[in-house]
Amino acid sequence: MRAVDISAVKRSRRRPVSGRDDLAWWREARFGLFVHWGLYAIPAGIWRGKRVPYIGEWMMFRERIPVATYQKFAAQFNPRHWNPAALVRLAKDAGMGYLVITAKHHEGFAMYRSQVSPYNVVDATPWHHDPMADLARECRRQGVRLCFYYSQDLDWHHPDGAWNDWDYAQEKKQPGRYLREKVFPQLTELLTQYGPVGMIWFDTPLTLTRAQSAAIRRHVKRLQPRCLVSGRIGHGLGDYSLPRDNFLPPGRLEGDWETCATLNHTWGFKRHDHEWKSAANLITTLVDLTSKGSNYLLNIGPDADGVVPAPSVARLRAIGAWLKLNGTAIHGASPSPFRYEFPWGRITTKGRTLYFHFFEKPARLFHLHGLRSRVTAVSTLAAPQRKFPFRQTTEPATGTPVLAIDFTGVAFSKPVTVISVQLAAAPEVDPLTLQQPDHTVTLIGPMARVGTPARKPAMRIGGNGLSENWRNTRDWLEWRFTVLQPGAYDVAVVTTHQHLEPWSGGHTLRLDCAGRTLRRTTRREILLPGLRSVYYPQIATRFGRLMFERAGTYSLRLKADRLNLPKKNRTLFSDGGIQFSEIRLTPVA
Ligand code: FHN
Repeated sequence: MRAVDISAVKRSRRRPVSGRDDLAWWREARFGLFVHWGLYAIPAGIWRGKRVPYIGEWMMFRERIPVATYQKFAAQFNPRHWNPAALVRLAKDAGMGYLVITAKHHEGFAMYRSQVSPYNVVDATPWHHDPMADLARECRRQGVRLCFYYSQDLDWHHPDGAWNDWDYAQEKKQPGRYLREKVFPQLTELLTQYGPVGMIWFDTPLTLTRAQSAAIRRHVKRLQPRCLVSGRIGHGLGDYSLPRDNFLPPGRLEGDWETCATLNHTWGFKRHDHEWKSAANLITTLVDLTSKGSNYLLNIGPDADGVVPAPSVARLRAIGAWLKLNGTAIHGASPSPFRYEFPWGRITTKGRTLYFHFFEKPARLFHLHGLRSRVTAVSTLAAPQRKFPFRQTTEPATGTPVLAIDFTGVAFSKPVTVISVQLAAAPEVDPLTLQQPDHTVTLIGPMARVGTPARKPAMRIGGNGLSENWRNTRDWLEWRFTVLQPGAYDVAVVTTHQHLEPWSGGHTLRLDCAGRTLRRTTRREILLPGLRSVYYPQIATRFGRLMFERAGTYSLRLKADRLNLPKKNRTLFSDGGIQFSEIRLTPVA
């Protein structure tokens, strides 16, 4: 099978249509629980005695299991340990404000009472029970928003659903009939049987037309006007956007976003996936995403008995414990006023307060470049009465504002310590990329200007913050940035790829800056460590050296001189072009 990333999606361009802000609760929550639970929990990642390497809920498709065989799993579905109160409590204690559960995944099985198809958890299983009714009750009682995942496009059970071509001939399929017979009536059930629904989390828009997606959206809004529609309704019609699964953008993204992510490497339960992300990794990721304007939807996959794997529970509790102390800096927080990451951690904002999230203990005298607003007080979030001395100055050569905070005696604890910085007014920052106090300069895609001699560039920086359609030698990326310390700098260009897709490398790029031209062919020279590299390896190519004779503002242009595009370049969601992530300048030691 082609290795494709089926989670890519076009950025939502919707603006609120009324004065009413339906996203307010979702922005306040910032953190939600994703639950993948369906018949796939029974095979649990093992097919014909073999452990499958891919995500568990895709077994029916990947093994081409006939409907007649697959649907027999329903007769085994009888979860003895289903505990909806505990599940909702788990989300709540983890500091999550909403819960999104698979009402119907691509396998086509309805995990709720459906009159539309007998292929549902009440009629087709010995359990004869509707878990969504339990969750609706518990979510109401415990104050968590209930949301339903619904696979509107892929359905491997319905003869007209997308992507089952081993049971049903492709040419005979009538997608319109699948929508009429299954999708619309099942959405009606979900939106009328369980009270207010926070959102329908549509997924994998692959074959539906814009008109079909728009009709689905209208249907939801007609039944529950305040119910949100996820970005993966497709065609940019969602109420907010979703980058790819497990994707961490290189910098702040514009608009409303949500990143969904796994705790190990599967969504649906797999007995043998024991590669759990650490609690520290997850807390840092929550902070990272909040600082970039994205919600975090973190997944659990209960087993066929309804048991949430113990490592998942432990991790959610650890995040909850951290949020209990630091939640103010996350819930309802806005992204960082700076568009780029910091080597030391991240920033989130609330009104006139900036929250500095330190991933490491900083130097006793900590410096931040580029904050123009006046600071009135600095303290830890945990002990606001204890204030720290600070000073604001201006760096003479470039006019860069510098904030220095004296952290003498502060105990920084892992994984993240939060410091609150009070401002006299709303945060205002230098809009250019600035050299950091550790002397590095990182130029990210979202801060580049795309240039071209043509009327319009073909390349763009996509909603994910990476370059898209970079498949010509005409367009370029250009940055302006401020160097505070003159000297020689090593340059590395970082490109990436979804870890299941091939990397597009071997392109000769030309970099012009400070009167020099550097030309190199992108190679897999250095794999940068860090959270982002797990699913999107950050592949750095050394480009040589630049010399900055004096402090000041410089511009840098990056362009392709010769491309190495694969013959069969387009997979489903990759255009085969350069996926540019960032440029790193590091002073020569
Ligand atoms: O194909 C699905 C996958 O099984 C899972 O549900 C994820 C969650 O975001 N969405 C699709 C792939 O992106």
